[in-house]
Amino acid sequence: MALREILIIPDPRLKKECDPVEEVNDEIRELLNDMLETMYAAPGIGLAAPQIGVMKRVIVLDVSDDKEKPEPLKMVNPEIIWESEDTSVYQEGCLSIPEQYADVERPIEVGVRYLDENGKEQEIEADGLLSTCIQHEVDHLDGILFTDYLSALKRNMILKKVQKLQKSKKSA
Ligand code: K1U
Ligand code: ZN
Repeated sequence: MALREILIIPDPRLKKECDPVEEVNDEIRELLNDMLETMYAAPGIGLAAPQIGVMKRVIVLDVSDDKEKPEPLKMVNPEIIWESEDTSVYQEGCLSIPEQYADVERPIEVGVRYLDENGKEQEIEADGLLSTCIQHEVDHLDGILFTDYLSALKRNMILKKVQKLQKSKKSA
């Protein structure tokens, strides 16, 4: 397993659509394991492959709050197959937009179809934080960031703050 570098906005790879995975093989299993290791180290509760510069439809998640009992989820080619009409607002963060948070409204519940690490098709229903996180990660696969749901003014303010933060980290 290996830690991968997480891309930060405005890296253009974060705005591109990812390609479906054709076969879940050892290369994809290694990618999934590297992504989980990178996500736990960050720390985060989700990570999408384009965030480490791999333009494939692969995500990992773990929204469990007990570090002693991890509940990792590995999803290849995830598809949201239905979503509830009811929505909720959650203050989202993003490992590619460090230290910035904003309220985003999304469907409360979703149904997700994906391939597991053995290439077997799975379907789950998710609500609460898991639902929010799945939607956030699937958005990454389509080049959508949580800031795309905000006004242009807020989005630009966040971009400026992140650029300033990155500049100060480099000179420290
Ligand atoms: O995709 C990402 O950038 C990961 C992101 C996922 C996410 C967070 C909040 C709402 C929706 C999706 C993060 O993990 S940001 C870090 C974070 O939320 C967190 C970190 C440590 C403990 C608990 C949460
Ligand atoms: Zn994110």
